[in-house]
Amino acid sequence: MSGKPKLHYINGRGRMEPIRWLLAAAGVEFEEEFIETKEDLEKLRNDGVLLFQQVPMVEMDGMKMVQTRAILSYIAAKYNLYGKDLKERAWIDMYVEGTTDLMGMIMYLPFQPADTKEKNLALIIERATTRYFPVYEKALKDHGQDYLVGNKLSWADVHLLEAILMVEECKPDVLSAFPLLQAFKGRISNIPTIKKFLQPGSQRKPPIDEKFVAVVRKIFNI
Ligand code: IBG
Repeated sequence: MSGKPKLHYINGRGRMEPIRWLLAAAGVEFEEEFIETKEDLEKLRNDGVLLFQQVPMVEMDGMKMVQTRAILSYIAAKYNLYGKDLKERAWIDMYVEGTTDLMGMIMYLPFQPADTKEKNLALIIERATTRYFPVYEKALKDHGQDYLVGNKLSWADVHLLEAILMVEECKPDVLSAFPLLQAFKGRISNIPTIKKFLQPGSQRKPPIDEKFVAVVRKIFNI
């Protein structure tokens, strides 16, 4: 065994992408075993390695971990990206849950019927610019520091950068009214491990396309 975490998921973003981001930000190399068919998923289930018969599943430190949030908080804690005390951890959790809600809206967009897509896209932009981004902009303004929590890189920063880039894929100028978030984006994108992950050829996945939606629907019965 290589000792590297092994990620079991489809070869696309979905629920695994924040895990890829966090490992990459922490500078941890990982391997991926892609689920390409319904049979691949069935095999994992029959092998008894999926606690709730679902993926993402990450083999790490002798565990076969499932549940995205549990996996992420384990990685955050292990690699010192989860604050220095309980209060910082609580802030990181709050910020991460906010970005998770926003990302969730985007993640489900490709699976929605064509006639509701436009409305939902408009809702995503509205929520991003009136509910979520103002919170992060204000946090950065109020404490004047480079990172969201504790003047140090945390899971909250990594997750927010991922969310910003996802929303920009929907509307490229979405940060125009958020100068501190623009600067934040530049800063966090330039952290060497993250910079590497943002370069072509990394394990970062592209936005899901129509062809892939059909494959994913089949595998997971969505
Ligand atoms: N609470 C779990 C988590 O957070 O990890 C949910 C995991 C989950 O729903 N996994 C899906 C699954 O295994 C795959 S992600 N489904 C099979 C089953 O029997 O439940 C599916 C997904 C994609 C993109 I891809 C957007 C949303 C969901």
